[in-house]
Amino acid sequence: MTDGEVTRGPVKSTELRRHLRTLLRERLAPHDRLPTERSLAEEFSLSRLTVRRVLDQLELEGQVYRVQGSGTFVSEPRIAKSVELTSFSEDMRARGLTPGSLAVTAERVPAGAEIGYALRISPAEEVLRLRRVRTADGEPICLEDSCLPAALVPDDLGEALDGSLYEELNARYGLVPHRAEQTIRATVLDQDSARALRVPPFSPAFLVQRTTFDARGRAIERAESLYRGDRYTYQLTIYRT
Ligand code: 16G
Repeated sequence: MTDGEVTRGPVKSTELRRHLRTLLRERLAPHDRLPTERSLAEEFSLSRLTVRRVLDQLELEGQVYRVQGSGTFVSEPRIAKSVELTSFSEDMRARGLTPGSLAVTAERVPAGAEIGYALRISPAEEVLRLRRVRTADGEPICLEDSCLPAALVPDDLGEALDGSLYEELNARYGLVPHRAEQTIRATVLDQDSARALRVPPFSPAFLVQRTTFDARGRAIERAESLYRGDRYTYQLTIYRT
């Protein structure tokens, strides 16, 4: 740390932070390389350690990522997820991204206590359990685990699951989501989930649990979705009552 940095350090690192945020917002595109730590340190008369800390913070916020030996790069923009009763496909299309699914599995299993309680059915009743890795422009960004009461969904849906579940439920059975109860909480990805989403183990994620009802009040889906924490921002419009 230089003498100048001792007195002006905090001001200078704030300047650097502001400079980098402007670069990220206005001048650089996703996957562009940021100036090197050394050049930023020289330009702002800061120690490499201070520059690294500023970059650490941007990395934690998911704005940049690092590749060892290559440098620091701009992350893909986050997907602003509104808390509305929309489908994954609708969310992606609204942002100009192409929705998709990978590694789809479907099985019929007893609901069990927790899912049965959420779906208002007995634990012994069957559900159709669908697991999908959801993609945006081919990139995996969300893991979805959906349970639907088998009594409402007699087929296995098959290849239809590569597309939109909500569109399929409507087209086949006239099931239309009307209302949902939802919780959102922070979590970290275990090894398998992280591998499926192609991020390092223990990366942060949002866990969204949702029970969806149709207009007749029937619970039609209990879903657990894991969204990559580096690619999502939850967005709410809130009203004063
Ligand atoms: C959303 C729902 C999920 C539903 C999916 C249908 C949340 C937390 N989850 O991701 O429950 O299965 O949309 O999307 O919002 P699709 O019609 O594109 O398959």
